[in-house]
Amino acid sequence: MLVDGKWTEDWQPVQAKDAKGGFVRQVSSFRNWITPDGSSGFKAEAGRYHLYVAYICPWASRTLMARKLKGLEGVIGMTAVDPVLTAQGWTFGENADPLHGATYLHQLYSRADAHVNGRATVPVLWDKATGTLVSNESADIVRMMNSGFGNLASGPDLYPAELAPQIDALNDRIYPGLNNGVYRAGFATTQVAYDEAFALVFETLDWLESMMADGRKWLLGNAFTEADIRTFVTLVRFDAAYHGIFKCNRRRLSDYPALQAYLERVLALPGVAETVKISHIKAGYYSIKTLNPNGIVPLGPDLPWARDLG
Ligand SMILES: N[C@@H](CCC(=O)N[C@@H](CS)C(=O)NCC(=O)O)C(=O)O
Repeated sequence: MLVDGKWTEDWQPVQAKDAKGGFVRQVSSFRNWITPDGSSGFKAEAGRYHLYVAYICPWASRTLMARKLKGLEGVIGMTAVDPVLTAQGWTFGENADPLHGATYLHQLYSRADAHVNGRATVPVLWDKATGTLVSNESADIVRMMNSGFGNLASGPDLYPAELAPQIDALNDRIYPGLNNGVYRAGFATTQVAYDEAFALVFETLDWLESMMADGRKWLLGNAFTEADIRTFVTLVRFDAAYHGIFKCNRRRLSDYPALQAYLERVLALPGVAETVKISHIKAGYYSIKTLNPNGIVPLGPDLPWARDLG
């Protein structure tokens, strides 16, 4: 936790709770925007921006997927932090930060703002030209990658104007029910908060299963959109992590045939498999000491679709 630019408290998964003991996610603090013409102050330029991610993190993985699908790998550099959370949060481990030689991710936050407060989260989109943090909000970063890089980007439009209302409606349900829902189950500090989060997670999975069971390819039919990215990053972690460490164990994802098939379809898209590292996902979630004091990482489950993933 950063207070006035200094790391002051050991890392804890939950630092804010609601009245019922439910986990409250911090609001992102850096919300600048990259545009093709630079009118926002951040011009799209090849080699200017760098993305910091953790392969364990679903929010960071959204941005990794968008970077792949929009053909931006040669335009935006990328560094992954170590999967294991330490007392000082994310560390660069053996692969020191290539831009500044930082040891901890929080050092980038205080470099960008000497008086910064709050948690040092991934993803981080860094601007090498001005030496600052452009954004630490994955939803914004995905949209910037989709439309902020002009001709430098390629691939499908992940947020087409004609589908925007439908995508927004899906996002509004998938975020609380699934993406953040699993965290609210896992990080609940009271039974009632856990029970509520658990019920919502499975209600949301049941709804998605019935939607995909009509044979559609993607959530909105033939168009692959950011709503698919948001859904996939949670589904791909479900059996390996959330079913166990977050106690989301009414059913496994593999008990949902349409969702399991959908997961494998997304995974087969060019480049997507490279954004998924099951070993990091397991090592990372099972390193959260308040949930797993001895740090033992389970050997199972056997996930046939994940055998070739890192
Ligand atoms: N709103 C952020 C959330 C990012 C987030 O919570 N990332 C987690 C990893 S999954 C993190 O870095 N947590 C470290 C912490 O909370 O101290 C986004 O979507 O970009």
